[in-house]
Amino acid sequence: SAPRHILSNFLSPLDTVHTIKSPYLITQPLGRIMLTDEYVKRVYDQVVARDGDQPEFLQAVYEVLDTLQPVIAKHPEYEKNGVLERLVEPERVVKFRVAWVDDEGKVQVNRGYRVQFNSAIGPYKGGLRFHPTVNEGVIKFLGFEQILKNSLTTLPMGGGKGGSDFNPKGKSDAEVMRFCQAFMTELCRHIGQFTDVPAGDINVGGREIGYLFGQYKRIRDEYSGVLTGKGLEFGGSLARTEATGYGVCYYTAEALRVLRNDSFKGKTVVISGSGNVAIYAAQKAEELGAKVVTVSDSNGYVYDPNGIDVAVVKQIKEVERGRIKEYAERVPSAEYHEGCSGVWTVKCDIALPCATQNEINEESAKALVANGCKVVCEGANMPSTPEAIEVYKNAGLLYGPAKAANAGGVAVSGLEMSQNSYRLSWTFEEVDAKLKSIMESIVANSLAASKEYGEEGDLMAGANIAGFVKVANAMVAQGVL
Ligand code: NDP
Ligand code: 2IT
Repeated sequence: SAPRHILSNFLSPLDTVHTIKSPYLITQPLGRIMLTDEYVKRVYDQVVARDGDQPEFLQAVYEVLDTLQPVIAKHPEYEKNGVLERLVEPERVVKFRVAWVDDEGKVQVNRGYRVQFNSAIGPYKGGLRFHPTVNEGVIKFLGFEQILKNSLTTLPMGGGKGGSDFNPKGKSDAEVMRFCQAFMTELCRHIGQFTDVPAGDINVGGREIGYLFGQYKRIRDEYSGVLTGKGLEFGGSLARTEATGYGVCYYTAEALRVLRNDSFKGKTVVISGSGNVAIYAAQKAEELGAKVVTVSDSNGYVYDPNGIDVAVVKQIKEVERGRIKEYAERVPSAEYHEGCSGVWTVKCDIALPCATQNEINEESAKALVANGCKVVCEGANMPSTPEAIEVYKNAGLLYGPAKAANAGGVAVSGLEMSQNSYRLSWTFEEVDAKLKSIMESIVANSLAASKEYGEEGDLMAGANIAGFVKVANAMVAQGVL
């Protein structure tokens, strides 16, 4: 017969998820408050019971619920209307087979996802990620974050996210095209300019959006703004490419100004990643007077004490689709180090994680603090583990959470939708000015919310609360759906 502990896993599913699959119950207290509110606890336990096998989703939900407790306490109407139970459950999850033929003539099968999480304040909106680590839990964490992020942008967009476990690394253009066409052949029946508007995320950039748009247009026979991040020739917005990275810096600059009476001038900045977000964060940080000394990829990082030459990074990553190691082969002042987490051991004033989730753990956070880092603003989605965030808080760092700091990308996606509806296009300067003012208002609205709920100066609590209240009020007003 089976050993008792294995048998008991089957007999007691709730115990199983609590003790084996949910680190966020055992490692309480995490976050500043802990789950003390009965309603919030009940909702979280239900999420654990249902989605205990989705650690990234649990992590994202826990962090938000934790900081929402003062709001829930003050507004009984949210419990009365079941707002939290509904917020943590996607309106729809679509999961589908994507079959395509590679260059050798072999049939390949991937999984596609679209999570349509919440449409209270607008059509679902959020990116598509193509990466071997993609699964339902990862897409759900991203979709959940997107609800509050999109709310923070001040624009009318709901939350969604999608993607596939397809790995575009080493694939030819023709293979990427065939994959995108196969993916859109199914996805096209679920999206639309008034329903759900996808965009890019990891490994989904201009090339992929072009192929996806073409296939949507062909199948639906409709020329509409169904995707954002499109090419400039077919409805794309100027400054969308730059938007997330620039936005991270506008947000950081504004938070530094308001909370520290300081700026990027003369600061040393460590950036992880070398993709879309990292490149334009580096470019803007340098424009604002900082010296960026690192970029990385999943294999390792480069350290350039003279300041990263963004033009070289662009050539390697955007033009050649190469590895960041090549930077050190081209720039004599730079060194390459294997292992991407080493980037957090580099001395800096400001860290901008721009690669992926949970890239900064407790140990890396401690290394940052020990080396004098005073600011962490997140370009990537959920790059810091809960333990890392605790380290930032205890050390009094200025911490700008992802859903606020990286909202510039989706904000300009929203502006792309507006331009598509108007059938006109704004200049780079107009879009960039709107982006900057949106990022500044995110800082202001987060700080106002943090103050209103007794967490003055806490940009994380403020972002969660400000993003939530608008969505929650819309959900109450629209009835139980
Ligand atoms: P890209 O695909 O352009 O670049 C991703 C970068 O991160 C690459 O350098 C990649 O290295 C690195 N990376 C990816 N996965 C890992 C991993 N598991 N470990 C270490 N490094 C990794 O993506 P983006 O720049 O668009 O996205 C980066 C982050 O920003 C993501 O978290 C995304 O969700 C977030 N984001 C993106 C927005 C956008 O508009 N694009 C908007 C808001 C947030 P490698 O090549 O080795 O994989
Ligand atoms: O995480 C994000 O906000 C994005 N990947 C951008 C989403 C969008 O719709 O532009």
